Amino acid sequence: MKDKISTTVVTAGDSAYAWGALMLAASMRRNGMPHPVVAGAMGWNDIQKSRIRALGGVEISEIGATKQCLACHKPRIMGCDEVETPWVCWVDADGLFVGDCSEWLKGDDEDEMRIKRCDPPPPDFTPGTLATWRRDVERFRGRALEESRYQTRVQSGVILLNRKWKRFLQAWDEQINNVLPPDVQILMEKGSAYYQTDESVLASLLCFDLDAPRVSEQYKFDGKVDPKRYYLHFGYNPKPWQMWNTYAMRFREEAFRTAEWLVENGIVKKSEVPRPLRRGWWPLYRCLAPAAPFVWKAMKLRRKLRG
Ligand SMILES: [Mn+2]
Repeated sequence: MKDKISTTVVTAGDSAYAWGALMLAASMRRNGMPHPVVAGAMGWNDIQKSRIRALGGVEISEIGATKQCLACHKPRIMGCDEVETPWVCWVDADGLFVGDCSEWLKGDDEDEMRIKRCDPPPPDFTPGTLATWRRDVERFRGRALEESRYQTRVQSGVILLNRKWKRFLQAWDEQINNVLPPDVQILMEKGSAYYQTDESVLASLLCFDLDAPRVSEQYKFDGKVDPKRYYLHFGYNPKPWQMWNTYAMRFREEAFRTAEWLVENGIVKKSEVPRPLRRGWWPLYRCLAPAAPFVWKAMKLRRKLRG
């Protein structure tokens, strides 16, 4: 079995996302996905690291302190030396695999990037955005296509790519540094051509760079091929290990089961599981969910005030 695994799953997070990464990796093992995992970790403590390592086949790649949103480290982590397989799959740490998704993790076309296309095109995909992307690709990459290859942009929560595209990953990394401020957070201001930060920069290259992989027709991780095998994404903030929001609530059963699996397998003690991930606390967190956006705003403000 082991020699048939050709894909490493990579993810990343600061210490506030360590529980997300743990749950993601646990969802893989629980569903019989033995793929190696590399977790980019910024400021995790020893307990956070040893828990995820206890799942087996998980390596930590340390990320130095940075003010830049960790999503902007995707290309570097996807290209990092800890990955030894020919294929690499970036997966956001705020989600879970449901069912055995091994088949979707297997690459079949080396020239293709398996990634979700936004359908319909999102509001930030405007002629003005395209013009800026084209200008910046030409300015920093030397050349650019006249017309965009695609009529929409991609969503970068899950990205499967063959490692022969190492230079493209470097180009993506460089372009992030070229066009985004060094302290960029999750989102740029509304109206920016790079509103979705790393995701927008990737889209600009896929649309206009001459040496970009092709975007796959099928994404597969969304359950359209098999509704029992997909990747679920805890959209919006706060995240379920902090507090449930009304969108993410629909995924609670998977989250509870994954947390219970961690306890049953001796990775964590029940008392160490964050309360929102414990079934018994659900009645309380269900009541609190409508307030989640305000709690999140307060959390952000507090962080800002602390500097
Ligand atoms: Mn996410």
